[in-house]
Amino acid sequence: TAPWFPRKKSDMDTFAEKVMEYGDELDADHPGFTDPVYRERRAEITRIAKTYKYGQELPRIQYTAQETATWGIVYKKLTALYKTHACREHQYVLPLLEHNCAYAPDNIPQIEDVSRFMKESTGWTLRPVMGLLSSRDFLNALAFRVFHSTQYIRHHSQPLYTPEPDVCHELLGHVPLYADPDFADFSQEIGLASLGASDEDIEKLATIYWFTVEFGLCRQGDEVRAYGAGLLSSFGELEYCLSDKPQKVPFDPKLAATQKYPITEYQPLYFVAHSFKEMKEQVRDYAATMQRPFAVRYNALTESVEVL
Ligand code: H2B
Ligand code: FE
Repeated sequence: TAPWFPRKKSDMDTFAEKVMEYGDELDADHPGFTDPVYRERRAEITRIAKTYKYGQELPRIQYTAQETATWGIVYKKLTALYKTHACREHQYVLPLLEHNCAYAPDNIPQIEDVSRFMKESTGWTLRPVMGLLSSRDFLNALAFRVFHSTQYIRHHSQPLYTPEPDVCHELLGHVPLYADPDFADFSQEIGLASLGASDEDIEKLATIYWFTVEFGLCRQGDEVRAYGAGLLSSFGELEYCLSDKPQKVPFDPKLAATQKYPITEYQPLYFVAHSFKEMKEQVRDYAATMQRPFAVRYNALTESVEVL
């Protein structure tokens, strides 16, 4: 029988009990490992996410001056690069976020405000997350147009480095793309394909996710630009990925699904998409080749999944 999967948005409330790694468990090589103030702050933000239930207002965090200063450094560095390195969809949305959600160098936006903006743009929403979810849970949420977002920020000692997703990665990397209708549809396709999928297929979809949503490049006229959040939130890799050092090949979900990749260094290989619209079709066709004894359909009116 197929693995359990959420049928409606409130079913995702159960994910909090099965996070794989809590947001306050830092590895010994984490920049904040020996900082007790930072660790207590991480624990506090983890506790806030723990009690969140579907339908509630997303928790507002009162960020400290030090946290806001870290955000400011990242914000200024990255936005200076976006003009020449980010895809046009990202460039179009960022000013809207500045206008509607108080994105600014001296303010860390609140995910409640951001989620409302996304909902109006494409129907996507955010959910706070306590830590690392399994690939299955994380991808399943995409079927409901739900993106799990962290709320803590990286350690102030290394503003341009983080070993894990943080609020800079989510808000500057992921969020702008989720306001684009074609990217929104594309991402949901990965989610729908993941519902009740076998462990092997989850692994393949997670790898496609890696090479697109996190590290994807796209062709834009004569140029290649970045749309992956891992690139748009990393000053170093954003410059590197468009240089002639890495290899670039046209996006093909069948190839991307089994491509090996490093997680702690810059990517040696990127997939270049033609357009988000075409990517959506490609992933839908690829998903149709996966074996699943049922079909699923998302009902946008009830915000639930129908099993056919
Ligand atoms: N969990 C959380 N909280 N954030 C992520 O970005 C994330 C995750 N990414 N779990 C997932 C895994 C990703 O690496 C793929 C789908 O495995
Ligand atoms: Fe991410």
